Amino acid sequence: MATVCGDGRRRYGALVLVDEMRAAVGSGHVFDGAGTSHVVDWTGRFVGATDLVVRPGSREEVRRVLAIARAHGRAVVPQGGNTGLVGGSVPLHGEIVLSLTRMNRVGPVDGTSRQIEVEAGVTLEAVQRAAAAVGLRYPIDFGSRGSATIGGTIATNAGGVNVLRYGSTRAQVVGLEAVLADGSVVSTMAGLLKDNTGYDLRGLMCSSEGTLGIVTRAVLKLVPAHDSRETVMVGCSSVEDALEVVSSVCGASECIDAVELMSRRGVDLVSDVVGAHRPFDAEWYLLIESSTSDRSDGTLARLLAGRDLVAVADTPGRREALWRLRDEHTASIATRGVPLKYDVTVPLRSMSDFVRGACAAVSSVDPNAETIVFGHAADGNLHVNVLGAREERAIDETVLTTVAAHRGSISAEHGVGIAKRDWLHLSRSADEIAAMRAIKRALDPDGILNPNVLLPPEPTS
Ligand code: FAD
Ligand code: 2HG
Ligand code: ZN
Repeated sequence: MATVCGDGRRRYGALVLVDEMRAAVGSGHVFDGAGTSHVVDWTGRFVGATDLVVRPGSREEVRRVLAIARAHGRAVVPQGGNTGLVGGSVPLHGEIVLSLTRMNRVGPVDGTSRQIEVEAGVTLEAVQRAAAAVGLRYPIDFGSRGSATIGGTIATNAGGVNVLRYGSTRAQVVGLEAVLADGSVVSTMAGLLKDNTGYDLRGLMCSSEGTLGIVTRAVLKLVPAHDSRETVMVGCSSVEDALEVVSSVCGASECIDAVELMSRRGVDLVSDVVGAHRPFDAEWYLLIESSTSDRSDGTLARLLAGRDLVAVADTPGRREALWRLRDEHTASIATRGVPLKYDVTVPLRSMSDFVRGACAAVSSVDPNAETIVFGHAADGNLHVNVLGAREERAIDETVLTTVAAHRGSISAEHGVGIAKRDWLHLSRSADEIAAMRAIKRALDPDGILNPNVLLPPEPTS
């Protein structure tokens, strides 16, 4: 009698898996990930491998894909635009990639409630456009808007430049549909602003990084698109000086959308890489934007009148040029190598000490490394980028323990992913991590949904 050896059985199992996935989503939407952009993260730092990328086109197809994966004992990494910066969207352990990009239907827009319904694979930019088409605005905004998807922004609870005024993604999500690991569906798509019927499952999905469910649809809140916008760049001598500006401007106006901090090194780099023009030279730069419905506002110009280095963008072209200096930081840094990225929050009162301390700590651990700091100043959210690092682990430790020493958070808006997973204890207590594990076990008992991110492996006894 012929025997089938272990290898043969595995090969047969893999063929059956592919056939079942093809039957579930159509053969054109199942392929081998080797050599595709699905296995490498945006920065190029996290490179994985997979035999299967599957692109379902509907909620029902997502359910089928999860059922097949579960039956074959295979883990799944949900993937949107793959612009995440913490290595959470790539198959670092051979997981199946479940790409949401085919689920890209936009609408309808409800002008009465000022809400828009979208599928998870719709890009942030497509939502911004659809809102603008009806005279409204979707306030979440950041540089990867053309590729980042709504599902990804929900799963990471993405922030960006307007969080100060409008909150992060969680605050915009008024409806959500997600498929859980066992194929059940949680859905709150009515877009109700008030709904106190127990646990907030919608909020739980925000920043769950694909570990609790696959987001398939959402209803997002839109805000008025103000006619009058003021954009100014201010030169500052130090981080302390910049914080004084932040405090006076934010204390005087409720209409500030964005307050972005940049360093001389960062602005010089962007100018070199994309040829963007900086209006003046300074040690630190603040880019501040406000918007109102009152055309005669002019608050920012008045508040900053006493300062030496102020550039007011008085045309849309000048506004765009100032924003380019900010928006192009991530891409410009990427032209100089693969950076270590620390997306952290510290209390505003500690920001200056933190910047000094973190830069000095990196230099002492790795004298060849170069540190570039920028970020969303009014949120206390700094992006510490370290280029040319040789001592990765030691730099992780020194930067993140400095954050913890200032009672900050090791992840402000990018999430934990794989990059920060082993440092979660610096921001979360043992009891909190245990509670998160209990939620994960309850919703995904077989551990098939992005099992290698966010929570560190459980210690083996
Ligand atoms: P992906 O990278 O594909 O996935 C991110 C995570 O979400 C992964 O864990 C993945 O498994 C999970 N996921 C994706 N889709 C789903 C889904 N449908 N259901 C469940 N889980 C899912 N981020 C900010 O917060 N603020 C910024 O200012 C900012 N600026 C950026 C600028 C640039 C140039 C770049 C490259 C990135 C920037 N980011 C920023 C990071 C990134 O764009 C965001 O994290 C974004 O939310 C990721 O969306 P995505 O669709 O690309 O998700
Ligand atoms: C930004 O604010 C993004 O531009 C990316 O969050 C930050 O590249 C980074 O470190
Ligand atoms: Zn940011």
